Amino acid sequence: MASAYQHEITIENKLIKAVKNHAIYTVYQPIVNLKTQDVLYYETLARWQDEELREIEPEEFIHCAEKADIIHSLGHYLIAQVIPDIKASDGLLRAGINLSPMQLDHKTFASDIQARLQENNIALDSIIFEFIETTLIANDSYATITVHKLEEMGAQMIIDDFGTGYASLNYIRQFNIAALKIDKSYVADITRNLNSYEIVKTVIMLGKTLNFKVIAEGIETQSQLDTLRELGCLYGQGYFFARPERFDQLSLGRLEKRR
Ligand code: G
Ligand code: MN
Repeated sequence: MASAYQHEITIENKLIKAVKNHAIYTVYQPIVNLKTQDVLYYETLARWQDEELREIEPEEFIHCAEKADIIHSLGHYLIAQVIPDIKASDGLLRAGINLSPMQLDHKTFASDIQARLQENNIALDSIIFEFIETTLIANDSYATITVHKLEEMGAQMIIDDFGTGYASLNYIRQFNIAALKIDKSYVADITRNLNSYEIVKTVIMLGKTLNFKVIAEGIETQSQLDTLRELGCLYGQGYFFARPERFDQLSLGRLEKRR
């Protein structure tokens, strides 16, 4: 029987091959204004189609890429996929890019990304940097310095999956964060679980007071949307509005209106 260790080695090898063979590609999912339904930006999501033509989501392979220390080349590769799409979009595609704490721990990350954008004539505000809250908590990591460098460059940064790690008011104070994305597990039971409801309500209020945007992830139903609107949540993302799609399938700036 193959051990868990052998299984991981196999995935790592397959992953290295997948990057080489372009079997990993990007899809985009809009973040919408819940009042006007205008698109704020599109989150870039990686998809891997393996040899059995199974679609693998990043939750399954990103941690392998980190373990195998190929997260930097994978990140580089994904940005290389996004750049031509931004260029082709005529200013309509602002792309959110997910960054792992390990990528941000890399000392030249901020200057590398700046150089790549300049080389390609892309404005910094075409990219939105998303990372999870634990990124800002590790003291032994260079990531917090990278985030300060990005801040100085004027980059827009968004905290992803808020509420699943070490939600802390301290880092909201220390860093210039454009938005918090409330994790989809809260949205999933917002209409049934009073605790989720109250937590979401509090985060929305905090956003208003401290002047950051609040984005609700994983909106799937009309009643979730209605509840979020009642609470004054201004932005959301989820299958109710749109599934992640390949660049050439996107109707950029023309999202079908939902009630
Ligand atoms: O961690 P992050 O928020 O970046 O992950 C986004 C993931 O959530 C993607 O894999 C995306 O396909 C998935 N996703 C996006 N919208 C929805 C939704 O409405 N419901 C569920 N269950 N998943 C979603
Ligand atoms: Mn994200």
